[in-house]
Amino acid sequence: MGDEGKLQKHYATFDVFLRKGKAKFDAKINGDFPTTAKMEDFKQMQTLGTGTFGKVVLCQHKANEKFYAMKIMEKANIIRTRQLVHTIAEIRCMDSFSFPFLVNMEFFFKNNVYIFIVMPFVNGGEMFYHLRAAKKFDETLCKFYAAQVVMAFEYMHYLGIVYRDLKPENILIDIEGYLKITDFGFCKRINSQRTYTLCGTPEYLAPEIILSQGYNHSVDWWSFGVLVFEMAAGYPPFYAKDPMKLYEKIVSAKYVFPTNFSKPLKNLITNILQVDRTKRYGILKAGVKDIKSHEWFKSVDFDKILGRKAKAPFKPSINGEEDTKFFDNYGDVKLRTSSKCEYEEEFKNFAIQTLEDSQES
Ligand code: ISQ
Repeated sequence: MGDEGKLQKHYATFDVFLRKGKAKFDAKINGDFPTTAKMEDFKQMQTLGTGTFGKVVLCQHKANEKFYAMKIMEKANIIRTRQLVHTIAEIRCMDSFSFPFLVNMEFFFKNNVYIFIVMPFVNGGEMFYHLRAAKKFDETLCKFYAAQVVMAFEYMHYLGIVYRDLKPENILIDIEGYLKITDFGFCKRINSQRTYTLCGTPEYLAPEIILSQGYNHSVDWWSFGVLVFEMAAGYPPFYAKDPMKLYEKIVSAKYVFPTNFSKPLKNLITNILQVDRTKRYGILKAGVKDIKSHEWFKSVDFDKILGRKAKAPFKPSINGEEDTKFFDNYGDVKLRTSSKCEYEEEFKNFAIQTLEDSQES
């Protein structure tokens, strides 16, 4: 079958895939939210990451002996930083998504002080790490990664979710060299309306966010353009130390292509990094087909990648399931205890309604 025939076939199979995926997601997103494990089930090993949200710790399940990444968030901290709505969205989405390139939640529980989200351990590390080590990715590797992000966004958008936080730090590489997008803290269900919250990472912000215009999944396609540029160049298209200067560059789409970019790549990025949303690829009449059928993706077999049957152009060299060499060691975690259950009401049932009706802060 020729490239065009394969693509047409992919559109048909992916459409079925999306419809089934949405039925599954809708059945789960507002459903019961039981606790599925407890602290004593796990042996904690080392800290993989840390941030304002809390910590991610490598752990091993004592019974099944599998390795997991456990995200530990302090309830008081979530309330203090007004992140309750975002945290509920994150947990609900991670639990309800079912897609090969998105990190999923395996277990969830809470104690008097913290909530615990347990995900499979993706041990190849962040794309960020590998991109800085390699300086830049060749276009074959960029296409392999970009195809996965395109399909993951298509899936989320089909469910009515915008992701809003694409960047190489939020993309993990698994043992087979495939991607897992993580961190759903800014996911929001918007269906057909618009949203206004300023969130995301400065270099990846779409002009409409900076200009406080209402926005929708348009912002994800913009950030996808920024990611493809950064993977192929080794640095993002818009950069300035002073945030105001950075924002000026973004809202005027001022950037320069490195000389190594192929013509099709330049054409694709030009069509995505469009300030004028009536011209931006991804959100025009043909939707994501404008991107998938673009010349740059010509030799890419989306179905084969979706089925994880394509050989990854790059595989991280890992020694066994528990190898953490691609993660910095942040030392041991010290957890606080309390005799009283803190913020019990707020964290009771993780109602997503709060999410859809809420004014985010
Ligand atoms: C490793 N594996 C799965 C999820 C993760 C999230 C954050 C940091 C590391 C991770």
